[in-house]
Amino acid sequence: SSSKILIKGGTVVNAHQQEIADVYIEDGIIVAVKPSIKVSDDVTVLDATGKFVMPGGIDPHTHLGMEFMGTQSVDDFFSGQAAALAGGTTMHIDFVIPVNGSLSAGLEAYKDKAKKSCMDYGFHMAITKWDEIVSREMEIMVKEQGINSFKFFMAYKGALMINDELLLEGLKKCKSLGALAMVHAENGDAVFEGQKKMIELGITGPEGHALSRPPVLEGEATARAIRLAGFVNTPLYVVHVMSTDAMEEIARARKSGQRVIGEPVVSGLVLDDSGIWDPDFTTAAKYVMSPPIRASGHDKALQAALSTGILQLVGTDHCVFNSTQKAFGIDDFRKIPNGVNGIEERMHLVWDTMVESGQISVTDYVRLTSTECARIFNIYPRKGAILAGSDADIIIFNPSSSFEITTRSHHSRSDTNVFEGKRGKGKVEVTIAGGRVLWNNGELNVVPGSGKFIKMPPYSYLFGGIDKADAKYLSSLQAPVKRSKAAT
Ligand code: DUC
Ligand code: ZN
Ligand code: ZN
Ligand code: ZN
Repeated sequence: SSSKILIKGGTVVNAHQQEIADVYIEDGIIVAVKPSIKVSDDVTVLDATGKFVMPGGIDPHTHLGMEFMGTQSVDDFFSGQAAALAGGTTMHIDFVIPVNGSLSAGLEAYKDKAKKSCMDYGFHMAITKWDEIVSREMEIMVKEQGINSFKFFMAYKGALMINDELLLEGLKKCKSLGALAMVHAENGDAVFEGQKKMIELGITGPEGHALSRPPVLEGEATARAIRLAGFVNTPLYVVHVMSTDAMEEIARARKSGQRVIGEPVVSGLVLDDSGIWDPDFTTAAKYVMSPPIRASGHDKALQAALSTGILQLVGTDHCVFNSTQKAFGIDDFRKIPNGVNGIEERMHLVWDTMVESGQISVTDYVRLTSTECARIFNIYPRKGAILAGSDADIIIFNPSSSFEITTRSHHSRSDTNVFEGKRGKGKVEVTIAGGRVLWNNGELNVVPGSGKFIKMPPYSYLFGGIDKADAKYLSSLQAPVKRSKAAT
């Protein structure tokens, strides 16, 4: 591949506008975006006439090579990213899991996993316990390591789960650092009860997973996290919003002016729970993720919420396990490793479900697959835009072509695909990442070690004006009421 590329004649789409223009790239950076750019003949020219030229997708939520539930997710930083590139995603943000509560040990482990990267990536950090060392390490992560978001698990009792006291400490610490607090919002104590009840009833199959953690538990935890973040006055990001219950809590909070971001994932947007009821264990188990994929109706409500701005961006929670790993839970759904795919399918499925169906515009599509993620994690306009000076992470998308999803043709290492057989309009024909053509009409050309870690600075736009709000709150407080000593 050449380090000089001209993309000719396409419709260049950014979140704020679309226009017919050429895009000229040199050494990984977009140099110019304007009509009729003339170049010398050492430049690779790609014709995009009749096609959309859009910022590469950014997936805000993945778990590559994650050690989880006694095993490890099978797509690592190479295979998961290769799949992403084949589907038009050029950057992802993965969750570092601390090692025995140590953030720095967790980060070292993830830096190691990420050495084989073939596209750019960033890190969120999970917080799984609380003490002075963790508090101090959070500061180091933000100030020295380029991590500006921390995730708190309100579920996975006995493993990753934190209680309200820790969540409050974490929210305060995030606020003091200008870092974004993220929550996996399910009531972990109630899920634990629900699971025991299912087993007592003899419901040991994958459907027990969904039955044990209904939407009400996601709604409750979402409401609680939102209220606690409101009490602390710091922004909150709710990951994998799977239910109407959780979405409505976000809608209410945003309407009142609270800074809450809601991230649906592609499985929750396009699937319903019918798969988990399949009589075949392997088929049913592939749909097991947390929070669960909900009954029909939640999917449509989440789509509507995306189109009206209640939800702001789409992730995947890509975390895949093979059938042999899913089979750990053949006699007990609690042992089925949680996770589904999506990193390769997200761009196509969001296009088909949201744009092709007429629910959103093409500029909206760019906003919720790329630009808004870059803004929230404070790397815009380096990422998430086709502007002079931005990184050359670009897709050429043919709206007249079509896609079909099959395990046979996907690039993930997983031996199943929850979107098996789905087809629709639109196709990512070319993916350019870091100024190189890595996917070209079915040919993937990726090099391990070529991806870069993207540092994400604190104090995104979500923190704008928060000091003022705090000052207003403090000045509104009354001085203590003066009382005379009680008569004796
Ligand atoms: N949910 C999943 O399904 N997998 C990974 C972690 C999570 O919260
Ligand atoms: Zn070259
Ligand atoms: Zn989660
Ligand atoms: Zn996740």
